[in-house]
Amino acid sequence: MKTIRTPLDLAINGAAPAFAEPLHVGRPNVGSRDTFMKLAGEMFDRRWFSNNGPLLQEFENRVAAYLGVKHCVAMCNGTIALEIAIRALGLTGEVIVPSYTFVATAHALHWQGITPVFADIDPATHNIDPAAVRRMITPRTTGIIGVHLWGRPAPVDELQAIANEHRLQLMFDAAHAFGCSHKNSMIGRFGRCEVLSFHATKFFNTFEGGAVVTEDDDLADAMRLMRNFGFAGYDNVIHPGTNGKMIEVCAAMGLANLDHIDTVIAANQRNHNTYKLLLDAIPGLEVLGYNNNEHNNFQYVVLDVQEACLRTRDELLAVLVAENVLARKYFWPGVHRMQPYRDLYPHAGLMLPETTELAKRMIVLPTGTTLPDDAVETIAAILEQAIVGST
Ligand code: T4K
Repeated sequence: MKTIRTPLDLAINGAAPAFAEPLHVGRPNVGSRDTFMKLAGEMFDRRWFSNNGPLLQEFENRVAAYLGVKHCVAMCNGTIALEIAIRALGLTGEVIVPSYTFVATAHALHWQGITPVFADIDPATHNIDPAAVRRMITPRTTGIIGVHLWGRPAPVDELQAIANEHRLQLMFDAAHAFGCSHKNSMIGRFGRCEVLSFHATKFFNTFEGGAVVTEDDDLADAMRLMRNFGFAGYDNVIHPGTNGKMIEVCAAMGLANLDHIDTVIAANQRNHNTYKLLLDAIPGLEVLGYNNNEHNNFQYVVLDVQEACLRTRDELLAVLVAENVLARKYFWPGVHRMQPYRDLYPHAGLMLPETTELAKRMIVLPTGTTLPDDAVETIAAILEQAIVGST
């Protein structure tokens, strides 16, 4: 194990940090470089780089089979996939979303002239609170976007009941939840549709990429049109559309990574177990758990720095960064406190006490296949030294 120094030691002595190279949250996992190179080589031979190519079609079929869902419509990224899903569902007016999420969930609405209305979360799950959703419904509400934050399922049944009762559309931002399940059904099969992200920082990536998955034939057809400018064949545009296509080289990366998805999840799970064992033993710290009766991807190691901790979240973050552990404050300070929402709805925070509180406490720690041996133990020792060693 490496020597642990405080930021003060580092400042005074100019000592080297615990890790020579920065450890990033979201360092990309690469399944098989060889498979990727082979598929990319075949792509060059074919001279078919985009527009519904064979790699894209194979990737969509494999993702749909993996999730047990009828349609996978792959896109250039998760944000465009959200925008296209929102448009295909015909959402307008106001749509209820959590504020404790990545900003793309809200931007995908605002970008299309729809008002994101922020509902508070359940502090136990970090997911949108159905009671809060009910409070935010107005005559202008047309839909709800649940987010499966950290890959832990949103309250799917309760949200569906609210949607049915008020005749609202329900879709999910499942950007964190590829490979996760709820009630033994893979996430991807809930609501009218679910949106995945395959960004480089996700445990499973296509460099950039995303998809909408759905059981609904008509919705899938509409989204396939929309992602390709509305073309229904040469010279025949039958719908407004955009360019949301996933390109072949991204599909190749997806195929190369799909073969190794279980290895990546196993590495994430090992890291998560070790972090949880070591950090939960430190007073005032708790690593968020996952339901072991379900499939999880364990891609986010979320550390709750509680009030009882002798150091604040920001103090611990400074200690970690000084040691080259580039942990993150996801999703601080809450989307409602980012622009344009901060100016548009300056009082939104009044309805979001749990979001405000939680966003102050969380740190996301590095994980994945690229972590050096013993890195988790070293990170835990850094935190222990900063908290217990300081008493
Ligand atoms: N909905 C939700 C709930 C989401 O979390 C996201 C994306 C979306 C929707 C939208 O999906 P996409 O349109 O992105 O497909 C990162 C990701 O860019 C973003 O995809 C992700 N969520 C979000 C949670 O994290 P930032 O602003 O933290 O990215 P950045 O550039 O700071 O990178 C994060 C860390 O990863 C850094 O420490 C560097 C490291 N990194 C990054 C890249 C790109 C690498 O080591 N290698 C790389 O290639 O948003």
